[in-house]
Amino acid sequence: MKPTLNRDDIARLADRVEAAQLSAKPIQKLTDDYPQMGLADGYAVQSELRRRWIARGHRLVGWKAGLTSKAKMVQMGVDVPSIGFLMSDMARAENSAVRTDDLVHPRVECEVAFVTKASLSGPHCTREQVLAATDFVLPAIEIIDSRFSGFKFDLASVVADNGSSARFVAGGRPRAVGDIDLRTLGMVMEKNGEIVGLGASGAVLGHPADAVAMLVKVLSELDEELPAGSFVMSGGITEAVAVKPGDSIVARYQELGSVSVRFI
Ligand code: OOG
Ligand code: MG
Repeated sequence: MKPTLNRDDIARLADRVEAAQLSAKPIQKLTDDYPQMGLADGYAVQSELRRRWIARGHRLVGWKAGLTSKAKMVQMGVDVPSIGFLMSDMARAENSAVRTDDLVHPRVECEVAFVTKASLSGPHCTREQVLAATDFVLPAIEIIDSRFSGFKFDLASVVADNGSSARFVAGGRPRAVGDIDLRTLGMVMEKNGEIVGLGASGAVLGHPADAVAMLVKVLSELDEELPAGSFVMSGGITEAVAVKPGDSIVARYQELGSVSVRFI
């Protein structure tokens, strides 16, 4: 993927997004000032943010696929899946209290997460290769937080903002992929005891392992690969749901148990 913006513009845009991420103060979407910005420019900004995050002493723990379900594409008005990186300092313990004062406008998503035991790479990665390289799957809640005002963006801007990545919580019961059918796993999302989302894992590109294969293909375009031991979230099954202090979320999955988180 070849960016069209020069290095100075990429660094300037990374400064803008980084400042918004660290201060939780929203900014206008990047394409307002850089209408020529495309997908490759978005990933160039994201890669620069990742380099800076690692330079601040944090560890890359994995990656996330986003905009991989119809519900998410319709909700956000973007119909191309994307990827983002996950760092050690974004992880939160199961059932813990997640602060909201350092986030702009958090939303939660329920996802199937994969943990890999072999590396995956290349432009032709398949569902079968992903399944063979998977150590286990487990349920996860992703807390996304667009740094753009009104949670409004386009593909290039959201990619530059690392796919709205903010926090994540994994839990439940790890299962081997051979023991379950990842197309038909049911999932119920509850907020404060009420059902706010219902779906099945196949909502994610037909099979969540296909979302991981898509992610590996994008990584290969960035000259990267997915190392063994990566934690990968495959994308929200339903629409994302806004949360505020006092809310609690439980995601209950067929076969995979449940995972929960609350907000303060
Ligand atoms: C982009 C991130 C989407 C998912 O699971 O679809 C995402 C956004 O909607 O802000 O993480
Ligand atoms: Mg997500």
